[in-house]
Amino acid sequence: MIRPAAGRRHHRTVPATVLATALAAAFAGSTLLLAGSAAAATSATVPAPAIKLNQLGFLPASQKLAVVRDASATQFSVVDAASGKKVLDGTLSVPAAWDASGETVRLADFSQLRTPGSYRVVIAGLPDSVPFPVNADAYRDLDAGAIRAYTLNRAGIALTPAVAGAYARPAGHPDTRVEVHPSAASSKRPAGTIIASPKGWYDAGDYNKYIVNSGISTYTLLAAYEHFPAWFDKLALRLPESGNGLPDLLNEALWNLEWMATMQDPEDGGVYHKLTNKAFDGMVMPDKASGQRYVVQKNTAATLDFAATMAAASRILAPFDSQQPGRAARYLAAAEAAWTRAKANPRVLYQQPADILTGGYGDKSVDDEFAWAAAELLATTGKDAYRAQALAPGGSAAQTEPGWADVRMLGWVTLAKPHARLSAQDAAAVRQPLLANADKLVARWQASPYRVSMARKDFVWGSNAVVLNQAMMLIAAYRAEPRPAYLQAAQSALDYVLGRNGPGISFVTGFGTISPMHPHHRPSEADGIVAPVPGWLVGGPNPGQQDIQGCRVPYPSALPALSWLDDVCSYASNEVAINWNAPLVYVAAALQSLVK
Ligand SMILES: [Ca+2]
Ligand SMILES: [Ca+2]
Repeated sequence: MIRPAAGRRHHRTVPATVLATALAAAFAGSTLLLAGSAAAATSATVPAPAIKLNQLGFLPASQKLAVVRDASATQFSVVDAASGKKVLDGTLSVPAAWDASGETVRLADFSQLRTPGSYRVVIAGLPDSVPFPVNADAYRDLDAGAIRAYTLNRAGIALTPAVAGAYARPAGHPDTRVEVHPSAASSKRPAGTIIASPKGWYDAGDYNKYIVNSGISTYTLLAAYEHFPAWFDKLALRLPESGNGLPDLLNEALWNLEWMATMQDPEDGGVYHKLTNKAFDGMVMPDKASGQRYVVQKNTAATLDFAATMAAASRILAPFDSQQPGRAARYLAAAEAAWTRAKANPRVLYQQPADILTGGYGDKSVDDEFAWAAAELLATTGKDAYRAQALAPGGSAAQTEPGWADVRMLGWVTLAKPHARLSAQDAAAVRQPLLANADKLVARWQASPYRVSMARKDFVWGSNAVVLNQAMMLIAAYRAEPRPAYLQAAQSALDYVLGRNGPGISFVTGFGTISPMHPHHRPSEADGIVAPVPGWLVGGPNPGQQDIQGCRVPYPSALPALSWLDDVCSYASNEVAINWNAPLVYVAAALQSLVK
């Protein structure tokens, strides 16, 4: 059972070509094993380090923790990585058992270490930690890389060496001749009508484009800019558009917004659910995938996610009207047309047509989509008409972070702090649930042997994004009420995905000492380059193991925090996705901006 808010989709069909490749690989592997050789080593087969910490290091003022496999030692030291000279001694915490990983661990707290440099944690009887920096720009390259992952996943554009380096590639999926699927037909756009719907990002490891998932992803990037503009104004990304007078993060968001804008039926304001092939492409480069593409079924959730994202985009792009004349006004008009359509058709739920086999992103509850869209429209326009739905209480007490199917808390992120058209009273209305949620996360973080805000139930499909979305909610609370624990717990979430986790790996491709080599990502698999496309957060540990039938390599463990497989077969633990990278972009920027 995949929890909808965190799970990526319905159970995915594995294309026959992938199965054939996997079978061939398995056959070759078994021959090797018979010959007495070890199976091809993946990161998953490497034992977890004894001392686990954020492999990208720390900002000078941040809280600095390492998790240590329990041993007899009760003391630790931090040494200069080059000279071995001791710079700090400390006492380990008492041991505690983490049921998610089956480990008993102690914590090393070396937060006093503030001098920039490169260090190791050293404990008698254990291998030293990997070297890690303390640096005022510790997460700059990570943040830039996480945004550039979107650039490298753009549809409809050739990536030149100047932009993409070794990952340059021809354009794929121009999407200039897309068919209206029978499920999406309207009187002026009957089935078979050809429309142009170019640009956008490939959603994940596949080459389709989904409005529901684009909504939360694009919003999160826009919110990162809205909340931390000084950071992004200085973050140059080598995009095709760099130097056009717009911050590069907004340039990247625009690539997807321009696609999203084409997904609205001009006849009625409704928004198509997705632009897709009938079935997933094989493991080929984008330009080698050439099947007919369709827009599929307008529905309420897609229409409201579109309304929310376009309203936010309008607000955040408004100061750039001289560079993008009229765009903010067009996006607001599109958002309001979508809102009107959804109000008139409030429960049209997505149902996957029988001939469409790609990601579902179906959602049975749209109360949260109404709340989020109203919140963005309120923040952008200040109109009373949106206030009641924007500020309506609701949601489940068990939910501590947003996900693609449960977007109510994205409205809280926007409403957390008063701004241009948002009064202090409006912001105060979400303060209680926002802080209560953060306090719950802090309590879990404080009680966790790993100092991580995740509950055992959070180890689901996309668990790495669950913890980063929790961090985004902690940061939203911190922006409303700057309690240090909110920021420390958010730091711990970033530490978790960058190494202080069960396998002891940095879950971001190309970043950290040990990181995934075989993400479920078509370009990474098909490009002939050993290193995967960099900057992607993989889904992470997921004991659901929904892909196990297509994987000829076993998961190393069934334990929640260790159920991760660095193999291309593993779409349930090692895929990448635009909605998972977005909170990574947000959280890295927030910590760079807020930790002083
Ligand atoms: Ca929903
Ligand atoms: Ca590759």
